[in-house]
Amino acid sequence: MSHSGALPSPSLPALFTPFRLGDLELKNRVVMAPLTRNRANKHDDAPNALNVEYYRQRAGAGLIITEATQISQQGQGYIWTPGIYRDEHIAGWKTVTDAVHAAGGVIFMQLWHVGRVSHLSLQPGNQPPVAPSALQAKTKTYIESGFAEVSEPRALRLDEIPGIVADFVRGAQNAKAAGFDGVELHGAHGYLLDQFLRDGSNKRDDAYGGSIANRARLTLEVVDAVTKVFPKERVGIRISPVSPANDARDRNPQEVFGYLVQELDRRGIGFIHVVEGATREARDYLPFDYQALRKAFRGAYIANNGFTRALAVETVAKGEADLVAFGRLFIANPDLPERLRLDAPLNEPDAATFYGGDAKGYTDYPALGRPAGAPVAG
Ligand code: 8OZ
Repeated sequence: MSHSGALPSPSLPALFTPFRLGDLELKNRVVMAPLTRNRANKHDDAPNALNVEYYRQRAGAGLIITEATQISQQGQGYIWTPGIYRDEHIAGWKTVTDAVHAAGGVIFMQLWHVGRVSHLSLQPGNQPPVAPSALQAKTKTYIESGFAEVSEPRALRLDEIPGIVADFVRGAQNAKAAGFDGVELHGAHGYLLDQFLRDGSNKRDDAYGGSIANRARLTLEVVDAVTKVFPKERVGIRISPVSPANDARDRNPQEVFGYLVQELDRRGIGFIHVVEGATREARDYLPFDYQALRKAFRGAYIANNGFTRALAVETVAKGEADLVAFGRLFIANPDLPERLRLDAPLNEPDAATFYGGDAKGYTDYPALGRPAGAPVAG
C-alpha cells in the first residue's frame, strides 16, 4: 500500500537527494550493498582490473560498500574473496578506490572475519577455523571443488582475542592506505562478530560470553580500536538481527541488538546498516522492531533487504531510514541510482554468475542507453 497520493509530492524523492555522512557529502541515498562475488586474483586474493571496472561502473551510488574482505587468512571462509592484509591487497584495492574516486564516488571497505564459517582448506596450515565456541555451524561454504560443509571450529582462547582486534585494526589501517573513505564492520550473517553476539553460537564463560554485555564486548572493542584509525563518523557496522544466515540464532535479538546499538550510539559511529528480515526471504520473517534501533541511534540508518524502488522512496520519505542499500539490483544495474530516479526498467540479475567466474554477469550488464560493458562514467 502506498500513501504517496495523499502526501505532498516533491519533484525529487529524498532518496535521490544528497546526504551528509559526517564530513562526507553523498550524492544520493542509494547505497551499493556489500556483495560477495569471488573474483579476486586466484593467486593472491588481491583485487584486479576486472574488479576495478565493476566498482567504477557503480560509482553513481551515493556510497559503495565493498564486498566482504577478509582481514586475515584465518578470517577467510570462501574461495577467491579478496583480502586486506598483504601489500598486494592494498595495492590492488588502491586501483579500485582511485577509479571510484575519479568517477565521483564514495567507497567504504567491509572488513570481515568469518569465524566458524570456513573450511580447513582455506585456513592457515589447514587448521580448524576459529569461533567463540567449538560448535560447528549448520551451513555450507564454497571451496575450489564446489560447495562444502563448513569445518568444525575450535574455540578462541581468551589470550587470542586481542589478536583478532589487532587484525581488524590492521585491516582498517590497510583500507586507509588503500584510499578508502571509511570502513564497515561485518557484524551480520553469522560471521565472527555475530557469532560472539548470539547465544546460539557463543557458550563462553569468560568476559566474552554469557551476558549480553559480554557477548557484545568483542564487537565494541573492535569499534573502539577501528575508530582510532578512521574518524568515528567514517566507521559503520552491518547487523542482521533476525537473519538465520549461517546458522545464526539468539533467544532475544531485540535485547541483544538494542544493547549493541545503544553502545554504538554512545561511541558516535557514522552508521548502522541493518539487514531487515532474513537474507533472501521475506522482510517480516520474524517480528523485530527496527525503528527502535533507528530511534536509539543518532548516526545514519541504512536499511537493506529486498527493497523495491517504491518501498525505498517511501521509507526515506517517511524518515524511517536515511539511506537504502541495494544488493541484487546493483549486481544487474551498474547505473541503479539513475534508473531508479528515472523509474526506468531494470535488468534482471543472473544468479548463475553471482559467485565466481569472469566478466560475464559481472561487468557486462548494460547501463541505460549504453551497450553492455560500455563505460558508465568518466
Ligand atoms: C553470499 C555468499 C558468500 C558470502 C554475507 C559475505 O552474507 C556474505 C556472503 C554472501 O554477508
